[in-house]
Amino acid sequence: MQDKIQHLLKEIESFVARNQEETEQFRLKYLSKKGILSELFTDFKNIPAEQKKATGALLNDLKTRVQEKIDSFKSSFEAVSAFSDSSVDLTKPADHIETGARHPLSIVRNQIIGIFSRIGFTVAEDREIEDDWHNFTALNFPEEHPARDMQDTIFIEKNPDILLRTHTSPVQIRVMEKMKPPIRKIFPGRVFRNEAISARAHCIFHQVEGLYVDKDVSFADLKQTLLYFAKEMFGEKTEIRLRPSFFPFTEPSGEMDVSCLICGGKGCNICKYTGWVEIMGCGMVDPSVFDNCHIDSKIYTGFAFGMGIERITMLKYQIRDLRLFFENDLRFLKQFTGAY
Ligand code: 2NL
Repeated sequence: MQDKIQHLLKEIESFVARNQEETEQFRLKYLSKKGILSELFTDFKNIPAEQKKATGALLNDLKTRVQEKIDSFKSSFEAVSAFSDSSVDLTKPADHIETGARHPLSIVRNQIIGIFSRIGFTVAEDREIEDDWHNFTALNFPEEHPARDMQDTIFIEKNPDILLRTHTSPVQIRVMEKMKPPIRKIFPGRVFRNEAISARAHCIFHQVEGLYVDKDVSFADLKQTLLYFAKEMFGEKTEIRLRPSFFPFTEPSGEMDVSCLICGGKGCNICKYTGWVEIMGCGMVDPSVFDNCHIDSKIYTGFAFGMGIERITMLKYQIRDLRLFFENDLRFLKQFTGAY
């Protein structure tokens, strides 16, 4: 009986059905009431007890193979018949799939990350809902600073203060609380201010801040790093200029202008005929910020800077209304399919 089953196994293996009918004939031959398997199971009852185990296993194997063979032919013929169904028109053109594009703010953010990563800056990100300490107090904001007012900041809760971060600086505080210098990082992210929406302002916008802390970091390092950034971002001919400014968390502080990328400094309406456009704020980290993060301000110095991604993008692509970034109008977004 075992020989007979082995022989049948070989026969099944080489069997090929050409259509559904041949598959059905194959099924009847093996699995019907009077079929080969039913006959074998009847014979099985009469074989000597010591052969039962091995023969039984072979017999079950045969049954499984037959079923597998039928299933595989059945599914392939069903697939073919679905396509040959006259209701499916195979000559019809396929549905058009529109190619997407990166959002212009993502394009520029990735470009900024790329430029700084080439000089050793890595990216850090953190939460958008912050506490008073990380958003204000650790950054040296005095108790009565206007940014701490409901007019300027979106609070989730007052006392204890939980708020939507107004800048990405709290990420820097969290990094400095955890990490020892040297620190060389940039901080891209979404920030929130309680602003009336207009062509120039929005309650949600995007920032990239940067921080470099080590022994002997000087204002010259800040200036050269930002000059490198300006040239990479706006072209080799770009010049920079630094004007004194004020932030609670840097001392000294500055605003950086780049020579107008539209008129090259001659004067146009983008630079309001000054030849310069402001692109970011910067400065040397105030020693009290280091003290708040348990970094020894007698040993370490550092510089920091911050820029709005919307502003850089508007300058780069000559976009005149900031609201376009948030409206998801395809007529606007489709203009960036060519950018990477
Ligand atoms: C701006 C100005 C700036 C910083 C951000 C910073 C962060 C820490 C310590 C010191 Cl933790 N500074 N960030 C410094 C100077 C300017 O941003 O106008 N951004 C749009």
